[in-house]
Formats: sequence, C-alpha cells, structure tokens
Amino acid sequence: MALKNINPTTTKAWQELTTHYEEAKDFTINELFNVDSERKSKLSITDEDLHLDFSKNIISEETLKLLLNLANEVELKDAIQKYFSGAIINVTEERAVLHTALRSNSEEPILVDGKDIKPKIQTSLRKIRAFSNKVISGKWKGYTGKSITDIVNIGIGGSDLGPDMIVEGLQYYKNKLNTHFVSNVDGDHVSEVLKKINPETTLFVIVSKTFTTQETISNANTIKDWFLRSASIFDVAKHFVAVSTNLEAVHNFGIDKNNVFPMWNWVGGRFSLWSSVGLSISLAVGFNNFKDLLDGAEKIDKHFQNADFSENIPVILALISIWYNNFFNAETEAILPYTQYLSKLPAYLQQAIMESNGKSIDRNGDKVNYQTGTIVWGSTGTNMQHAFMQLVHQGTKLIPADFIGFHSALHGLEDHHKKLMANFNAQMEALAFGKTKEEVHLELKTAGLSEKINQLLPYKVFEGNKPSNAITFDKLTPGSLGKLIAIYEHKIFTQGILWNIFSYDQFGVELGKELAKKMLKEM
Ligand code: G6Q
Repeated sequence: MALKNINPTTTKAWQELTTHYEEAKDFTINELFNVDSERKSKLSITDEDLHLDFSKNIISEETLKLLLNLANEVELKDAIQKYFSGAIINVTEERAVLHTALRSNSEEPILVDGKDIKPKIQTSLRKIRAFSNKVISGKWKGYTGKSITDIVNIGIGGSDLGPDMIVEGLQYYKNKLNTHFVSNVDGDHVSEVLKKINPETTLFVIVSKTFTTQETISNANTIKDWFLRSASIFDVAKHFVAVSTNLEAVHNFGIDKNNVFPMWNWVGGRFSLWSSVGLSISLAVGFNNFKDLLDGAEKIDKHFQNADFSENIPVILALISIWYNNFFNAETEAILPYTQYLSKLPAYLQQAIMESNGKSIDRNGDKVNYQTGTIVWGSTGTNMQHAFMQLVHQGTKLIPADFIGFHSALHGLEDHHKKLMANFNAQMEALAFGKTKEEVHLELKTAGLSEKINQLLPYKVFEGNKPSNAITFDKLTPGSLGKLIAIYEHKIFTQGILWNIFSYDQFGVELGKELAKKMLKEM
C-alpha cells in the first residue's frame, strides 16, 4: 500500500521533457495561438460551473503529452487511489491523509486502524449542526442569560488560516454573529479583539489539535483570565468550546466534555477546515452553507479521482506548474483572485502549498537533485494591478499566475463587475501577448510624441509570453469556494507525488519552536 518511490528525473518522460524544453523555451504564446485557431477551446476544461482556461501557457500539445506521460510514469493514478482509500501516505508521521473523507457523502466505509471512520464523521457533523443552530438561533445563552453575539476563534496555522479565509470569503452569506480570529502570540492581537467584545455575549472556540500549541494556549489563558474578571469558573462551560484531539488537556483547561468537538490524526492541520475546525465557519454562515462548502469540495474529489488526466483540473494545474518550476526554473507563482472576498486566499494557500511541498528529502530518504515546492504569493485584483503587477509584466522573472474570477457579482452593481472582469481578462491578455515595438511606435506617433520615440520605445514594449491560468466560476458561493480549495489541495498532492516527496508532514516548522521554548526559559 506504500506510495511508489520514483525519482521523476529518471523517467523517460522527464528526459523527453528536458529535450523538448530546448525547443519549447523559444515558444511564444502568440505563435501557439497563431498556429491553432482552436487552441483556446482545446486547452480548456469545463466542469459544471467551473471553467479552466490554460491556453495562455508556454505549452504545445507535445508538451502536454509529455507531462501527462510523466504523471503516468510516476503512477499518479495508483497514488490517488491510495490517498482516498486511507493508505498511510503520511509515512513519516505514520498517518493516513483523509480530509477527503470529511466531505464524502458516500456510505462506502473508509478504514483507519481497521475501523470505519465514516460514522464518526457523521456524528461530528450532526454535533456541529446542532450546536451552530442553537447559537445562531439565540437559544444558547451566556452566563447572564443573553444570547451570543460574537464568536472568537482561537487557533493558529491550520487551526486559524482556513476558517479565517472562508469566513471572510463567505461574508456575503454571514448571519448576524460577529466572528473574530486570534492567532498571533503577540499580545496586541488578542488585546485588540478583547476591546471589541462583551464577555456576557461571546463564545470562544479554542481550536488546537494538540492543545499544546504555545500561541493558542497563551491566548486561551489570557482570554479565560479576562473572562473570569467578570464571570465565575462555573460560567466557562457556557462560553468556551474546544476543537481538539487532546481531551485531557481540554478538560484541564476547564472545558465541559460536551463542548469538545473532535479532530483526528488523519486530518492534517492545513487541510482541516472541513472538520470541526470549521466550527467557526458553520457558526458564521450557518450549517447549510458549511455543508455546501463540503459538497463543493466533494465534487472536485470525484472529478480528481475519475476524470482522465488530460481533462483533470488539479492534475493539469500541477503539471503546468512543474513545467515552469522544473524546466523554466520559475521560482514563484502568483495567485490572483478577482474578488475582494478572497483577500485571504493567498495567505491560506501559502501554508497549504509551501508547508506541504517545501521539502528537500525524497521518499527514499535522499536529498533531491531537482526543485520542489514553489513559492506562492498574491493579492486581489484589481488592487494588485496598481502595485506589484509591474514586475510580473516587465520584470526579469517568469511568474506564472492563476487568475480566479466569477462571472456574476454577489451584490449586483453590474457596472463594477463589468469593469472588474474586463480587468481580469485584460491582465491575462497583456501578460500573454504584450505589446510589440511596432505597436508602441505607432502609439507614440499618434500621440504626437514622434521626437521621443527612440528614447521611450524600449520602456513601453511588453514582451508578453507571461503564462497564466484562468479559473472561473459562475458565482462565489460556498459550493464554488469548496471546489476552489479542493482543486489546490489535489494540485498539492499531485505535485508531491511527482516530486517524490512527503507532502503531509511539517518537520521544518519544529526547530524554531523548540529554540523559542529554550530561549523563553533562559529569559
Ligand atoms: C498544519 C500545521 C500547523 C498547525 C498549527 C496548529 O498543517 O500542522 O499549522 O495547524 O501549528 O496546531 P494545533 O492545532 O495543534 O494547535
């Protein structure tokens, strides 16, 4: 059941890609379009409300064929089957990786240590639903008999970034509860949140798989002390709930055992928003929306498992990214959502992608001799067009970009949305096709700047040939957001398989933590 252990550079496809690159590096996206009038439709995939247009990449049909061969040679299909069925693919931590089970509606059992985990997942979903309904409806009362108005999620990393990003992303669907997030051990973070809330009407959700994380426990203790200034220890049960695997530590903190929501070792922190870690999401937007988020992700799970690789959105995105990372030596990728709602998506994906694939030891225990995890960064359009996009358009680096857009706006304001989407398309067009010397020449001449042409011309030329993917949905809904996140989760998985690394541990974050503890003692 173990994952295959294949150094990708030893495959036939990799060698062929290396040879092919010598020719492909001189391809231009412009020329690729000129020679094939159907390129756009050929290099597009539609799946219900989701559309991927990957035609504006420096790839030919031959490139694609070789990349798909690479996926087959490293036996990606076999790896996907192991991923979904609960094989111990997180080998270094001896765990299965089953965030996909959290959103599966199928009754097919999935065994972990010989036991079906599906019933536990269903029980936990029922608990999230019942609890969310009670709090949202106002039936859950605080220690002075008042209903809850504010939720504070206390967690960090995987226990913070996902819920925070989704709550922000689904703001349009939010109910009247105010949701706050405290993560940083910097006391100013928690202090600013405490300024905004009333202990009588606030519910604290402590999210920590281990319940030992320094930041989370420090923040939780500070909040509990603050709470006990106006309430008594017997009131804690009405205001504190926990999401954790460490029942003993939760109990010692003073949380009622009925107020503990489960987490499991087979769900990694950065993939846990689909579990009880998403409790704040369910509280903020209601359980039905939370469930729609899960159902959207499940649709992509099925697509990823069943679609032919040539039509498989996560696989195609992963392969294209490998093409630039390993052959063009691109170092970074930009993630550019054209919706203000997804302003936290880049930070969320930075953890998911960089913590997962920022590895340099292969599945054989050897140091890799090729590049692995990409650096990802980004921001929302159109704001970033007035900021860092200069470097993407005219800098010296190749930065493949994912543009994420939605055909309709949530609040209407059609005029705004048309402008937004015109910019969305214009950026990709400008990146891909640029502006030639001839065009600049004519433009300057028409503007009556003939005598400045020689001086200005080189600065105004856009070389173009900057690759992008357009990922579009009809509308930003819980379901489409679930799909979007699942696409990136499976892209991460696919790249980890191709790079022959273990994507689901994170030993790289340990050393700093250990040293900080040591230094704290010394202080
Ligand atoms: C994610 C990481 C990490 C983790 C946090 C919080 O995959 O493991 O970001 O989520 O360190 O951990 P706890 O939930 O245990 O507090």
